Amino acid sequence: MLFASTFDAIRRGLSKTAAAVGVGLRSVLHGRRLSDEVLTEIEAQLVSADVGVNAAREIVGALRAEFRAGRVDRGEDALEYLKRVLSDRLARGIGGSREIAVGVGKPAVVLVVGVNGVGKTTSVAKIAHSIRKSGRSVLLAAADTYRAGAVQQLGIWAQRLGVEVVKGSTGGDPAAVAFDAAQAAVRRGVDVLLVDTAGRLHNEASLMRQLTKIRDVIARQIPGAPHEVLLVLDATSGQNAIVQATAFRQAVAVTGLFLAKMDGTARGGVAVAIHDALGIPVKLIGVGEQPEDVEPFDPKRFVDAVFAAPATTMGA
Ligand SMILES: Nc1nc2c(ncn2[C@@H]2O[C@H](COP(=O)(O)OP(=O)(O)OP(=O)(O)O)[C@@H](O)[C@H]2O)c(=O)[nH]1
Ligand SMILES: [Mg+2]
Repeated sequence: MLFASTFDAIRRGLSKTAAAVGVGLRSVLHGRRLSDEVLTEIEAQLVSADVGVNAAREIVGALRAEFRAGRVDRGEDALEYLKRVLSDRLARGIGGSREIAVGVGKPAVVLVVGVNGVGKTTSVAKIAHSIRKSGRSVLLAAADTYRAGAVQQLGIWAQRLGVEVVKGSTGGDPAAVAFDAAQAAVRRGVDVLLVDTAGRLHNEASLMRQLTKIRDVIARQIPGAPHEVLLVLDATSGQNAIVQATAFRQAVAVTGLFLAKMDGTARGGVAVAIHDALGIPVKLIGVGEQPEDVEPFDPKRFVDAVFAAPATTMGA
């Protein structure tokens, strides 16, 4: 297992969403029987959790049918039904595996892309940390030559994690950094090359073309690379994440999503909306600012964590 995880850590990371969604739905349903009024309240809760208006309507529509057919009646049963439906929904229709492609190819190349400030560099550090822990070697490429301080930021992470980084100069050509890094990765025989890129707005055509160029440069150096194109989305940005993803997937074939800052939102239901809209697998979630704060995305565990009873703080 590349990303070791414990249910407790996932639960802590999702505690804001759990406090809003899990607690909200439980208070709607606890000790009650289903009725049109209760069904409307459930739908409102799902919408405010950001699962998306259509998904909320569909899910509640299906629950209503179960209710009318006499198969679900008690609030507690409705809660179990919702959990099952949500995790089934998150599990279906993803093209490709949930595993991040680091075991394929040597070096395996992971290109990390996304809008400004979503958490790309931190996510690169988290992935590097997990790969190092699994005993594999990592090389980082600081292909963010755009923002002053970006190269240094990645350099600090590299030092902290004990990994090497190939740097360019600020204002230089990021594709040239990607070229150098790919060559270095092959020459040194590293297992995984992680390429950090500059944040770019999804509607800036020239910057999106630059990303395509970076991808192509890597592809020419290493057959089959990049093996993973990971789009980092900020979970706190809600439905806007879907707009971003649509643009990025056109510029570079995005193979997986890293949903960062899950710990910072009470509307973690956005994972459902993103899943429904894109069909690209959410592979990892970010649940904090430290290298350990990354979890593999597992639909059932995700839903279980959201619906888990709030952790009681001892001695508080
Ligand atoms: N709470 C929380 N904060 C995060 C997470 N991931 C990143 N951050 C914070 O988000 C801020 C931006 O992170 P960066 O990794 O620099 O984002 P970036 O996408 O590389 O930014 P640019 O390179 O400027 O586009 C930092 O303060 C990070 O600590 C997360 O999962 N949870
Ligand atoms: Mg960055």
